[in-house]
Amino acid sequence: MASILHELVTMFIFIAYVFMVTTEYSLGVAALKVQCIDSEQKALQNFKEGFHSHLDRFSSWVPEEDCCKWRGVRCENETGHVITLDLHSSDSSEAMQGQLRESLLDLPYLSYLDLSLNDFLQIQIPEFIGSLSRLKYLNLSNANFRGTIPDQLGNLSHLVSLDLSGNGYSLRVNNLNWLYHLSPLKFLDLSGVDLSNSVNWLDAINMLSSLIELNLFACKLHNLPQSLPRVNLTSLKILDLSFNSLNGTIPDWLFEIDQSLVFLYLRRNHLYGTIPEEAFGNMSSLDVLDLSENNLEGPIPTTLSMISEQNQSKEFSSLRELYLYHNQLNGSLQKILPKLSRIHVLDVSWNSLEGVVTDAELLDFSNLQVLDFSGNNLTLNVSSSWAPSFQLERIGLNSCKLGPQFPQWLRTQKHFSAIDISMNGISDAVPDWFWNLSSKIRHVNLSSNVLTGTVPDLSSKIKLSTIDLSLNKLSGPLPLLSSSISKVFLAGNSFSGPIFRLCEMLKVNNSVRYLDVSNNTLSGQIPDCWTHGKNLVILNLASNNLAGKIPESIGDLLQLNSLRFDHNGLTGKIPSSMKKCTSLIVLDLGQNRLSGEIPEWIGENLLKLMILGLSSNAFKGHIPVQVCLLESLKILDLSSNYLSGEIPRCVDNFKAMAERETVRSYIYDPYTAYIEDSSN
Ligand SMILES: *[C@@H]1O[C@H](CO)[C@@H](O)[C@H](O)[C@H]1NC(C)=O
Ligand SMILES: *[C@@H]1O[C@H](CO)[C@@H](O)[C@H](O)[C@H]1NC(C)=O
Ligand SMILES: *[C@@H]1O[C@H](CO)[C@@H](O)[C@H](O)[C@H]1NC(C)=O
Ligand SMILES: *[C@@H]1O[C@H](CO)[C@@H](O)[C@H](O)[C@H]1NC(C)=O
Ligand SMILES: *[C@@H]1O[C@H](CO)[C@@H](O)[C@H](O)[C@H]1NC(C)=O
Ligand SMILES: *[C@@H]1O[C@H](CO)[C@@H](O)[C@H](O)[C@H]1NC(C)=O
Ligand SMILES: *[C@@H]1O[C@H](CO)[C@@H](O)[C@H](O)[C@H]1NC(C)=O
Ligand SMILES: *[C@@H]1O[C@H](CO)[C@@H](O)[C@H](O)[C@H]1NC(C)=O
Ligand SMILES: *[C@@H]1O[C@H](CO)[C@@H](O)[C@H](O)[C@H]1NC(C)=O
Ligand SMILES: *[C@@H]1O[C@H](CO)[C@@H](O)[C@H](O)[C@H]1NC(C)=O
Ligand SMILES: *[C@@H]1O[C@H](CO)[C@@H](O)[C@H](O)[C@H]1NC(C)=O
Ligand SMILES: CC(=O)N[C@H]1CO[C@H](CO)[C@@H](O)[C@@H]1O
Repeated sequence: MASILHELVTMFIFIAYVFMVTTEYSLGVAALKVQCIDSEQKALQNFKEGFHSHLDRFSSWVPEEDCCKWRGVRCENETGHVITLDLHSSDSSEAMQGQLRESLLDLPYLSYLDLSLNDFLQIQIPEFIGSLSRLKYLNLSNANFRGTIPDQLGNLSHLVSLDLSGNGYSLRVNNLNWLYHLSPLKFLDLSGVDLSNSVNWLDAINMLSSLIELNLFACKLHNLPQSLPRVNLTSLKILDLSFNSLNGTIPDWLFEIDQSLVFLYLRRNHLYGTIPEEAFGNMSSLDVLDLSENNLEGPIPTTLSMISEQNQSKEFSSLRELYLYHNQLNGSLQKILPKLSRIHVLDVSWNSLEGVVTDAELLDFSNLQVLDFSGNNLTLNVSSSWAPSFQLERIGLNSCKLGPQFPQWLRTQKHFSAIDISMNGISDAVPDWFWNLSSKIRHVNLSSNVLTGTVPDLSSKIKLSTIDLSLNKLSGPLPLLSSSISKVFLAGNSFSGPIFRLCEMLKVNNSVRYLDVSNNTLSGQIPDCWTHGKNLVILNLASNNLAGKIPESIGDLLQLNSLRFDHNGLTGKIPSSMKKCTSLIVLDLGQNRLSGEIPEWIGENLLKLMILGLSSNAFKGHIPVQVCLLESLKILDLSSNYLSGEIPRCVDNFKAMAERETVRSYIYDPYTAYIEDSSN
């Protein structure tokens, strides 16, 4: 009894205490409650009126409410001044359109302004932004600004973070001298701003000694100074200069940022020369190095691997990702591999590396996720019972001499989304287990081997986007594929049977762009299911045993650049629905048994044609003069038909035929060469 009473008393005291604390707390808040300042509320109201779409973001902006509670607004907790205005959209569908009103100047304490992902309709960044003198954070990225960035931004001497990226090349600068006064800047992103006029860009950047992250991706930079008198950028962790035209050798000043740099991206520039032998060895913090798509030559220096060697006690600070693809690096990997065992991404594809890599050398690579040796002169020589310690996400082993047996170790890899083992001299059946691909699979390239066997139903692989099995000895029916597929290359095999299975993937909302099943032994009719082929760019059914008529729905392939039905047994007339295929550049119906007259609309409608092949058919009548309207024509083959009458005199219209320079690419591969060029 006494103990219950005691508990009750304790509880009462506790409740009383909570009550007191609560009261005190609410009183405290009341005492500190700040109200929005009238002039600032009016300024915000006026700023809002500059916008005219997607205004739901302003639903909480009611005049009766304290503006410090409006969505996207924050006030200083003691004075009530507006310090934050965050009106960024989450994506472009939500973007507000409008002006950027000067009423912002009536928010004199504004220190954080984010208007990213809105649509300012190609106006210039207004000069008055430079008068928001307390700004620390300014984000005008992806907001459709154009014109010259005003020098007045250089007045924002408290700025810590400036992001003007993602406005296309519509934004430009005359120079970057305005950066000179922004010494507190830690984050600068000018990606996509045209900086080509800024010859001294690096001198300006080098004034920013607090800089931690610098993104100058795709800025049309071309001038790459080799050295700086003194490198100020000693805090820099992220440096992205990818997708510029930087022309020079890897500059010395980079290596003076050595202790801090974690991410270094120099992809797709015009860097040449060798990778300096010593230099990278001092970059002890480097995590990601991307030097791909340059003209670098010589060996991969062993110092690259020292980055991780020196730092083995700390896993986070060792080199995790190394991208060197598309250069002219040579030599072997023998010296560097043993030291890279902690790496996650090793992409040295499309260089001139040579030598043999064995399973023993890859023994410790348990973190490896991306292995890309493609396009070198490397040999991957592993035992048939090899069970690697890694699970790869991407496997790039084009021309690594993996054959003649199908590589058994691939059976241990369960999660890869991309595999390229083309050109490996594999002369074997594709084992059943191989087709047990993970549901993550996106890209499969087994082309140019001597693979045999049949291909099972792959329609459950709903992420599969490219499949290239061409130039093998695969047989059986065409594989079933899901409508997510974009590029299908099955040419040069022994696939047989009807092709109506292709219709399975041409459902509503399919993604099919390239479809090449040429040079197989497919038979039956061409199915009439092309209505949903609106994305098809290349359709190649040439060199099969197809018979019957060309179906009407071919006319629905409005994006089609190349149509090849040649070397089959097709009969009937060219359907007039094809006059809608006005994007055609290549049309080859040669070596069939087509009849009727050559339609006049070919010349009137298919004005982009460069190759027209109608040879070895049963066409009769005369050559329509409208053919002369095809001014881009380079190859016109009407031979071996029953044509009569005169050759039209207007053939002197065929000006493109007289141009010499492109002829070589047609000799190499008349049909795909042009398409590849035009899609770049
Ligand atoms: C007001 O904000 C400052 C910093 O923003 C903070 O240090 C301070 O504790 C806040 N005061 C109150 C009463 O919340
Ligand atoms: C600027 O805004 C964009 C889009 O809202 C965002 O992704 C980016 O991280 C922001 N930049 C900075 C420096 O915060
Ligand atoms: C702002 O910058 C411009 C141009 O750089 C300069 O002429 C002007 O005096 C500056 N204004 C202030 C208030 O510092
Ligand atoms: C380094 O930065 C400081 C402060 O921003 C600046 O005064 C100095 O001129 C800079 N040095 C060089 C060589 O650019
Ligand atoms: C790079 O510069 C050199 C000499 O300055 C010049 O010869 C070369 O054409 C340039 N290369 C590119 C791709 O701009
Ligand atoms: C690397 O660092 C060492 C020691 O700090 C220094 O002596 C050497 O010159 C540096 N090498 C390069 C290429 O910067
Ligand atoms: C690598 O290429 C350079 C020229 O870029 C050449 O001098 C050197 O002999 C080549 N080395 C090897 C091993 O092929
Ligand atoms: C590839 O390397 C082998 C030696 O490993 C050499 O015999 C062959 O000529 C090289 N091929 C090419 C195309 O460089
Ligand atoms: C591959 O390794 C085996 C066994 O280690 C060896 O006999 C063979 O010569 C090697 N082949 C190549 C091309 O290095
Ligand atoms: C394919 O995978 C499933 C489940 O992962 C497994 O049950 C089946 O045996 C595998 N088939 C082959 C041929 O390896
Ligand atoms: C078709 O494939 C055969 C071998 O299967 C090959 O000899 C021939 O050159 C190929 N023809 C074309 C046009 O690709
Ligand atoms: C030995 C060595 O260079 N260690 C470095 C590893 O990386 C950290 C930073 O991430 C440096 O502080 C160490 O000096």
